[in-house]
Amino acid sequence: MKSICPFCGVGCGLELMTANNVVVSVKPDPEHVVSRGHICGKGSVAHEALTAWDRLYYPLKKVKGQLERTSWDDSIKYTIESIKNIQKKYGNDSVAFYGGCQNSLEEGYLFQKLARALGTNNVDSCARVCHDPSAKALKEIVGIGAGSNSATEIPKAKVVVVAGESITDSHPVLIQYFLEAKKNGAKIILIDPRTTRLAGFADLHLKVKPMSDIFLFNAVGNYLIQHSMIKQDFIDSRTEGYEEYKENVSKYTIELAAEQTGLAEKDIIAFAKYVSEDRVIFSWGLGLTQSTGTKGIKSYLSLPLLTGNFGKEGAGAIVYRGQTNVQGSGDLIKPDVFPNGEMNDANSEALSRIWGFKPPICKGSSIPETFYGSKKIKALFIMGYNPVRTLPDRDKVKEFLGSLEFLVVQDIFMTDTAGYADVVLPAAAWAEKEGSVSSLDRLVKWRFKAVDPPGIARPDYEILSDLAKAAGYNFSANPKELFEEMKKVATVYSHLNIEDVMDYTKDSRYPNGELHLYEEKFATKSGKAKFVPVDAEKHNDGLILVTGRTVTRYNSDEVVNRIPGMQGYNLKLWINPADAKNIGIEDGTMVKLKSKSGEMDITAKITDDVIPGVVFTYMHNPRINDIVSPEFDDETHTPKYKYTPVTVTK
Ligand SMILES: Nc1nc2c(c(=O)[nH]1)N[C@H]1C(S)=C(S)[C@@H](COP(=O)(O)OP(=O)(O)OC[C@H]3O[C@@H](n4cnc5c(=O)[nH]c(N)nc54)[C@H](O)[C@@H]3O)O[C@H]1N2
Ligand SMILES: Nc1nc2c(c(=O)[nH]1)N[C@H]1C(S)=C(S)[C@@H](COP(=O)(O)OP(=O)(O)OC[C@H]3O[C@@H](n4cnc5c(=O)[nH]c(N)nc54)[C@H](O)[C@@H]3O)O[C@H]1N2
Ligand code: SF4
Ligand SMILES: [Mo]
Repeated sequence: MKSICPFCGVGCGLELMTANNVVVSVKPDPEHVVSRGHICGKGSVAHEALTAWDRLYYPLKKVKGQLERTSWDDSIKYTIESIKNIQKKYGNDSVAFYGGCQNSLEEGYLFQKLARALGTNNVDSCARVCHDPSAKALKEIVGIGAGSNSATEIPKAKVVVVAGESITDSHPVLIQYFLEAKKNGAKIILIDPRTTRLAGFADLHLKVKPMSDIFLFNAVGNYLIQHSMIKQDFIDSRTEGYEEYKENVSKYTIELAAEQTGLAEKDIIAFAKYVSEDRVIFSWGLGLTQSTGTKGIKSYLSLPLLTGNFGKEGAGAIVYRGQTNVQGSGDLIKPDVFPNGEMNDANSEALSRIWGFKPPICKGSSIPETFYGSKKIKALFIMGYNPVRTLPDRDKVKEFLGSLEFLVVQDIFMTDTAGYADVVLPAAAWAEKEGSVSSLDRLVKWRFKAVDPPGIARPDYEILSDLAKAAGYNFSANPKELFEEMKKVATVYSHLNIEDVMDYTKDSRYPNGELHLYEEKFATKSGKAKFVPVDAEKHNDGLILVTGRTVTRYNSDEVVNRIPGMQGYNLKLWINPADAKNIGIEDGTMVKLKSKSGEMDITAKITDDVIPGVVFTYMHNPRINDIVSPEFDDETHTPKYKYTPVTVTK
């Protein structure tokens, strides 16, 4: 049976072998147009988590402080009654719905529809904590909140810039395209304070100080302008806002950038020369979104506009998005935008013609707004999301969940977050249901059902449809019908044909099947791309904690940690030898890592793989978000997981 890997946004094609209603093995699908017969170590054992002994088998309900087994009828009725009672007492906006990036497009679509049927726009996905800054900046600059080029075009580029992304850890199957690009003579530029394995392939590794990238990008923009290394024709005919941009970057000299980023001036100039080539891919990961945020991406994307690097094969933007369907959930589930566009009366009316009810027109509350400030949310519905592990300052997160009058968690496992729930709804996992997912380069593919869910667990789309029914609405629970309905609502998906989506040999990409967008015009209202001037901020010189991924673990680790042979990994804190000397520690010393949010003990690993001034550890560490502090991007509220001032003592 064909399927798509349930982990990262590459969305590799899998072939599932089944016997006696169990997926017994997984092979890479040779036909899939992006993964081309490759999978990584996680993909190859993904099926083993399906049969973990502690899958959720039946609905649970809290009775006298204890979760007890109950029926579907009771749990659905109890959930909707509780939500309605709370809304009656405190108003419709006292309830919020969060999650959905591990879910299919159809499930994400139903999730936001249910929230809106219950009269609230308080609905958000984990794209918020991840690549929302990318989506926001891309939407404003080029018109669509997704990468412009397929990952398969990487080998066509002369230069590939990778900013704040660890390909070999986070999107390992894409390495095949970097190898091919190298073979074709492409230059690889890495911008990362850490020496990741991609550094071994890189022709230039810019080890920037955390949060200093805007100094680099603005200074390079200025240098390109000053040295006539720009494509004036492209700027004149296809962009707007150039003069304001030029004026703004004029103060960013190479000297200033060198001082603020810690890079050598000659390396910054070398970078400027590379990006002025005529086929450059500008790609990025969380090193931008979770530090300099939306502003950082705006400043980065000015470089392809200056150098005419959009609208061609092997030239444009690639965003290494995270979870299996985070591109899709990010497109559909938003508190301030409807799935059919801006939140206004015309779009609400248009939705009411398809839905039979009119969604409210006031901006809802995002995940961080709710968890770190809102007193008005009294009930929460969480689907496929584990904030007790993955949001900053876990004490605050737990305090907020503890303060709720009602919490529902719909998951495949009893997570740390589910421990706080009044109702736990057991969901079918990826291979136990069907539906489509949108991967990081806009490829939409269908997962087919291979086996039945355990116990009486059910697909999220059936549970959501039943909840809607209990609230008096008739929502389809049929993924194919839902796909067609979603297409009517979300116009970027409208040209997709379900037969192509189900055929792994077909390159079924939204919005119109193109491997690279914007050959003729951009998708903005004016048809032109926008230069958006932004400024860099100086930061203090203390130690900064950066958190990131490793290839064998996945996010909150609820899934991979249940796979036999995959348990346990190295939880050390990477420290540069110069910092280790100052602190007076050796390799293997137990240190205290402390921030304004909390403290923990952790073993030091002394290594040149981080620059001085930076300490690094994996985000999968169950306690690390005790330390990471709640600071957020101004425009999207994405947490700055890559920038926590800390102290390290023996
Ligand atoms: N194995 C594995 N794969 C995954 C995941 C997983 O948990 N495990 N998670 C998935 C998800 S949800 C996501 S979003 C993606 C994320 O994939 P990545 O974007 O690769 O995520 P990270 O490893 O968190 O961070 C990337 C890099 O940013 C660098 N960085 C930190 N601060 C800065 C800075 O200020 N400037 C620059 N230029 N770089 C900086 C870090 O050193 C790190 O190497 O991976 C997906 N794939
Ligand atoms: N310190 C630090 N923290 C971070 C980050 C960082 O870099 N540093 N990165 C952030 C990023 S980019 C992300 S995306 C978040 C990820 O944060 P989360 O989304 O909280 O992490 P996951 O572990 O992916 O949680 C997904 C949940 O979905 C469940 N699940 C899987 N399949 C299904 C399904 O089919 N149906 C249902 N209902 N549930 C399912 C899993 O069991 C799991 O509990 O973490 C963020 N947290
Ligand atoms: S690269 Fe990502 S999608 Fe592909 S097999 Fe590995 S985890 Fe799965
Ligand atoms: Mo993510």
